[in-house]
Amino acid sequence: MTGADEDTGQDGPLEICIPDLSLVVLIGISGAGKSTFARTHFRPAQVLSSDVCRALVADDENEQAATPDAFEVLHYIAAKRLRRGHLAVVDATNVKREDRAELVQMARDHDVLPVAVVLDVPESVALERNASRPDRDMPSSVIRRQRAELRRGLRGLSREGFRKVHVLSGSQQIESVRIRYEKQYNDRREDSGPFDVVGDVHGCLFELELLLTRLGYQLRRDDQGRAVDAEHPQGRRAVFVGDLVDRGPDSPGVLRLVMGMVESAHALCVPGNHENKLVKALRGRNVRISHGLEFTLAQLQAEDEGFRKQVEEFCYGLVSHYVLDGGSLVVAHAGLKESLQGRSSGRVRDFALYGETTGETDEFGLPVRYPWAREYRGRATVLYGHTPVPAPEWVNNTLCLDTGCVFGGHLTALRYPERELVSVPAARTHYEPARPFLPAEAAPLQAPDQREPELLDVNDVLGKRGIETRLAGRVTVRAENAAAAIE
Ligand SMILES: [Mn+2]
Repeated sequence: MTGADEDTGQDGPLEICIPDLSLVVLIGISGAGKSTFARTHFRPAQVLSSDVCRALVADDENEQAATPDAFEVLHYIAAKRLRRGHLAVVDATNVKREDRAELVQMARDHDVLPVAVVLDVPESVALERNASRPDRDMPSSVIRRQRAELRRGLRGLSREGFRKVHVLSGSQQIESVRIRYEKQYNDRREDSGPFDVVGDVHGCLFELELLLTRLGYQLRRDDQGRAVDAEHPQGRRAVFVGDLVDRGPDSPGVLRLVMGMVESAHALCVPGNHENKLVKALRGRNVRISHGLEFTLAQLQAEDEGFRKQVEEFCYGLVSHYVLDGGSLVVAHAGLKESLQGRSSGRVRDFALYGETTGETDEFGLPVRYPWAREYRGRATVLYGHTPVPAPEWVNNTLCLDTGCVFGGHLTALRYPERELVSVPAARTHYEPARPFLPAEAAPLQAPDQREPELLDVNDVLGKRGIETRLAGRVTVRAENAAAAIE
């Protein structure tokens, strides 16, 4: 990876950025000052030290024979923290490439960013420090070997998968460094709306203007009469679930309006798979020009180069999903299961844009999508689009807002937190769907994510449960009492 941020060691104080949910891997030889650094900058519970783990399993933090067991404990706890959404700092030498590889893999497994912080001190400093520690008897040959390994690995840390690499050189810089926590781009928990979340638009500008007007927005037009912004008098904001473009009659018009709204902070927008493909096409990458992309590219030909560049930058810069309203609302194009919400990885982006597919194709040659919503038990309401449905239907606190406007259905929005649906009918069928989605009169089609009502997830009633009740507040049901509920 060449995209990682890299600080090269310079003299003087330095501020380093650490994502607030990440796996921080300290790298430094014995005596480099890792534990002091960890103690200075992180809370005790965040730091997992190999020395402490050795003491935990062997009563002696210098018992080298206990190292495998100690690391098993360290990895176990680090993984638990990451799974629960807490930062973890690994305080171990980590000078060996294979040790780091395990940690990078752990970060990926939990969809958090791995960050390397290298504490690089001269051998003499490390030797001196080790000599002054009566409990430690570290031969100088070991220190020398560690330092050689560290130097060898230094240049390749980004390639190993670390998304940020901070190299601190010398005690002075290590002691003067300051840490700044960085929120993830998808973290907008402080933003509680109110929102109007809009389903897949697919170039249906006429219907979008109508829907926004019905929602109470006032459109602003440029001197050519084109809608360039829309503002709600009560300060509500639109949130677009993505797939603004393709198939429909005016994708540039939709982009112009939505880009204007995002620019003026009247809207948020997450990317759909169609924006993702459009970026690739605009960058001259080899993509199949199909599924309505041919229309968008033709329509964009009538625009000037500057507008095309703006479109490319806008679509490229879209963040895979947003976590809003204190964590109560998640918006992602194809939805997002709970374990991926608020996380950052290729897997998160893939799920948010494409959903999970089973690898099979249906009788219309389209990929069969895995019905994640049926198994969703998360606390956050998830609003999404991607799969056209005849009418929105709540499935386990998730709602698909793609009502197939471009296919002659409706363009739909959900008012949040009110949970009121507002929709406008398509002016006409703009594009024939490959798979019919509107209910035929003879044989009504099922919505793809519709929950089979007879299916009961046994985990919903087994074990100790907390239940919100209207009269008694939160009530805990003990496991042995819950068992009776499934009889
Ligand atoms: Mn779509």
